[in-house]
Parts: sequence; C-alpha cells; structure tokens
Amino acid sequence: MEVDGRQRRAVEVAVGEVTVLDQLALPFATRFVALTEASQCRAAISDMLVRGAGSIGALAAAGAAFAWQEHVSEAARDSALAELRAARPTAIDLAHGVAAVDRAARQAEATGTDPIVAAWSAAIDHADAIAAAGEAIGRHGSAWLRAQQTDPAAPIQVLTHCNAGWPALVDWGSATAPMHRLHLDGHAVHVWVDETRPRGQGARITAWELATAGIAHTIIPDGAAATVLSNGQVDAVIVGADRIAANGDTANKLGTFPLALAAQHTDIPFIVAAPHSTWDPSAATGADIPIETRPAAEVTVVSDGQQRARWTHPGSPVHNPAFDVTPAALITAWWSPDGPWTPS
Ligand code: RI2
Repeated sequence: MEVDGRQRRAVEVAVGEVTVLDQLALPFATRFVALTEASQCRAAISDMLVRGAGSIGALAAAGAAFAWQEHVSEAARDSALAELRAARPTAIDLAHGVAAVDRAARQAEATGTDPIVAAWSAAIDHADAIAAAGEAIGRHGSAWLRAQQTDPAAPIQVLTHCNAGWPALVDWGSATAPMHRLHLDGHAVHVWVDETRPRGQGARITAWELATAGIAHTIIPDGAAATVLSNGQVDAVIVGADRIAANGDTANKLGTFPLALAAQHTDIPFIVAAPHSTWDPSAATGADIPIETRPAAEVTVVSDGQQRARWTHPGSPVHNPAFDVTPAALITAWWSPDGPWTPS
C-alpha cells in the first residue's frame, strides 16, 4: 500500500534481498529495514519486528531461501529451517512459507537445477501469493459489505481487533483489505479499532494503517467493543486469523473469542478473513492449535518506543497467552481469496 507517496509492502522479497516494515517502530516512525541472513529473519519474527500471520510466513519463506544460500551441509540447513519454523508457534503460515521454499529447492536439486535460484524464486512467489490473496479478499469482502448496506448514504461500519492489515499480510491485509477496497472505490467506511492489549496492535498499527490511507476510524478500549456492538453502531466484525482448524475453529489474537461472543449476542456478522496459507487441515479442531505464551513484560511494562515504565504492581504474577480460539459455531463466515467459505 502507499507510504510516503510510494507503493510499499510489509515484506519485500527480491533475490538475496529482503526489506521489511519495522512494526516495532510504529506509530512513532515509519522505517524499513534490510535483512541479509536467515538468523536475522528468525529474530525479526520472534521479536515481532515483523508480525501478522501472512507477513511472518513471507519472511520465513525468505529466511528459508537465505538458509539454502548460507549452508552447503544439509544438517546445518535443516537446523536453520527448524529455527525459522520455531520462531513463533501459533501461525501456521510460518511452516507453510518454509515448506514452500524447501520443497522447491529440493525439487531443483533432484532435477539438477540450481536449488538456490529455485529457493529465491519460491520465496518471491510466496510473498506475491500472500499479497494477491489480500487483494482478492478485499474485492469479495467489500462486495459483501456493500450488498448488506441498507442506507447507501451512511458509512459502512466495521469493527476489527488486532492488526490484520497490510503490515500483517505483506500487502492489502486480510481483515482490512475490504476497508481499503471500499475507500479506494469511493465508498464511506468507518472502522472501530480495538486497542488490543497488551501489545496494542490495534491502537498502534491498525490506527496508523487506516490514518495513512485516510480511512475514518476510532480507537476503543477492548472492553468497549461489546457496548459499541450493542449500541447498533457496527454492521460487521471482521478479524484475521493465525490458524484455522479443519472444523473452522479459529486461533486469532487474544480478545477475539470474547468479541465473537458479543457479536453472537448482538446478532452482528462475525467474519474471519484469511489466505489459504492460514488453514491447517492437520488440526482437526482448535484444541490441536498450539497457543503461544509471551513474556510478562508485555503486560507489566508500557513504552513509547523510547522509554519503558512498569505500571503494574511489582511482584504480581502474570499470564500472557497471545491468542485465543474462537469456536466455529460463533463464526458467521470465513472469507478466503476465493470468496466466502464454510468448513464442512
Ligand atoms: P493476518 C496477529 O497476531 C493477529 O492475531 C492477527 O489477527 C494475525 O496476526 C493475522 O494477521 P500477532 O502476529 O495474517 O500480532 O490474518 O501476534 O493479516
């Protein structure tokens, strides 16, 4: 999407070269950083410099191409690939990105062509496919939202949680793609942005993304979402996903499950938007999805990017699961790049 007058992607992949949007710097600075080694890609994912399922999948794919470039020995390469896969446990895109590149390189090796060339080509294709998925979700989703509109003069009202925007999905976004599409096509849209404790991906990143694009939005504390829904101020809730099980149970940022309960209570459509790379048919239900637990400091410390301050009672224990699982029964529809989809 456009940043400072230029079309940019959150993960830009070229042969031997990766440039990423530094999401830790947002919203204080818009900074792009070059990564030149597999280990830097892994660290950028675990430190959340790059975050969001689609973007970490694209960066893991590029990291796998670096691993093929860096290691002649199969054992050393496999260990670098395993480290990439383990950088974060919940988003299945990570494993899919690494697998796509490794498979292409192994096939090239088996047929006597250059595996490193094949690895980079697969990494570029993977990032392009994620970006194209976001664009397609935007088309289908915006058409659906317009079809539901009862008053064409009023803005379409959407509520979202976390950031499933273009920083999280290479380009366009999953949940935010329909909002960009509507805005670019000249339709009024307003987005309620959940703050998304504890890391504030909504308040920091989604608000930055929408403001940069000129899309009307309002940040709300996570606890205000049910009240906003019950006041009739929302046409649809749209969120992204980190992993979708075969039965449709969906892991997404902590706070998604209570939002789905509130949407069910208020009879508002609750939609999960995600590329095919986020589906995990090997997980039968949400119980098979590993949930990442993150450091206590994300809850106990606040920071403006420069200074850090503890704001909780010292010594109190903290539990910080990064994701929750929303049961399929609470989800109205899943939006894939091919349109609305319901698991059988
Ligand atoms: P897409 C985020 O997790 C959120 O859970 C968000 O919904 C998700 O990534 C996926 O984003 P985190 O990486 O790939 O901030 O669906 O922990 O756009």
